[in-house]
Formats: sequence, structure tokens, C-alpha cells
Amino acid sequence: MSGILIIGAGGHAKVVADILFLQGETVLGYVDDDPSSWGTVRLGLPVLGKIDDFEQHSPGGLVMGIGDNAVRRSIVMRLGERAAGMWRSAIHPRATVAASVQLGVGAVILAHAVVNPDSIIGDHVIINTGATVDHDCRIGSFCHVAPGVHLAGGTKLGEGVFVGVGASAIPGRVIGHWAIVGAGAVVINNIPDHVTAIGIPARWDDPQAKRNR
Ligand code: JB3
Repeated sequence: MSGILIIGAGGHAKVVADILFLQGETVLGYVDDDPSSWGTVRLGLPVLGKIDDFEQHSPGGLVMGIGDNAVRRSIVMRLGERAAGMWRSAIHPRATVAASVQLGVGAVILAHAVVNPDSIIGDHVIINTGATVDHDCRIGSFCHVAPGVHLAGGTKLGEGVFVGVGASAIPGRVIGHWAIVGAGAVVINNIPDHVTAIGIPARWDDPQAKRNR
């Protein structure tokens, strides 16, 4: 039987399943590496077994249903060629994605999210509930833009950036690879790679300065 298999079986996987139902897709169930989940049921769908055995279920497509950016990346890398060409997007019917937006493979865009014209969204990005990504933004692969985030026009996120719930960025700011922006932070300066920036305005510890202390 052909249908979509969801990778992961936690809270985010259920949200993905709900979108796929609304899209009228056939969903086979979930695969997850936690053995305690195998044989259990979420939203009426079974957890079928471990991720690396996904081919046993003959899926027609795969959607990534794990929220952690580094875990999503490691699984995509691990499955590599076996999963190439099988990744599907899950876009909620009440999300708004402008026609000129370039979407990478495996994008997950939740209810009431908005992605405005000429933005470019990388692979396996999550734009969560009610987040807005304004015109001309660049969102790197494996980013998660959490619920209620607002990224003004021309914001650039590197790979693997996590922007926490309710944070915002003024126009044109650059947030470096694998940086974390804390919940509710307001980004008014560019943020380097790999730092955690919190507060209003968002500030971070400079690792170089720490080393020099
Ligand atoms: O903030 C919102 C609205 N949603 C969050 C979402 C984006 O991310 C949600 O609240 C959670 O913070 C998170 O959802 P997720 O990923 O479903 O988290 P949880 O319910 O804790 O489930 C974690 C899933 O990741 C389970 O399926 C785990 O087995 C799997 N997992 C965790 N670490 C892992 C690893 N799988 C593998 N293969 N390797 C790991 O290291």
C-alpha cells in the first residue's frame, strides 16, 4: 500500500499527521527509534517500527516529524540516498505561502503561518503555528521558526537556526548557523553562528571574549 510515513512519533509528528489528513493524504503511520513507542497508536495511526526499517512499509513518501533541528538533520543525512526523492512537504491548508516563495524539500508549514513573496525556505524547515516570514527572507535548511515568531523583510537565517516562540527580528538582520534565539527575544543586531541570543534587545555571550578572560 502506498502512502506517507511520518518520521518520529512525538508531539510534532501528530501535528504533521493532522496536516496530512487535512490534505487528504493516505498516511501509513509513524516510524521512531524509541522501542517503547512501537505498536502504540497516535491519532489513530500506528507506530510501525524503527526509522531505518522504513522501506519495509513501502511508503510513497516521507515527512519529517521531529522538532529538534540537529536530530532532523542527522536522520536526513543517515537515510541519505535511500530516502532521496521521497521527502514530501506538509503545508497546512490555512497557511499562506506566496506564489513566488521557493520551498525546499520537506518543508512543514503550520496553521496560520505566513510566508511572504520572494522568500527562500531551505530543506526540512519548520515554520510553526502563526509564525510570519516576511518578504525576501532566507531561511536555511533545518531551521525551526517557532509559533508566533515574526521575521521582518529580508531576515536571513543560516542552517539549523532555532527561533523560539514569540521572538521577532527587525528587517534585514542575519542570524548565524545553528544559533538559538530565545523565546520572546527581539533581534535588532546580526547574530553570529552557534550562539544563544536572549532578551530585548537580544544579546549573547561572545565565546572568544570568554576564552580571553
Ligand atoms: O513548539 C512546538 C509547537 N512544537 C515542538 C516541536 C517543533 O518540537 C514540540 O513542542 C516539541 O518541542 C518538539 O516536538 P517533537 O520533536 O515531537 O518532540 P517530542 O514529543 O519530545 O518527541 C521527540 C521525538 O524525537 C520522538 O519521536 C523521539 O523518539 C525522537 N528523537 C529524539 N531524539 C530522536 C532523537 N530520534 C532519533 N532517531 N535520534 C535522536 O537523537
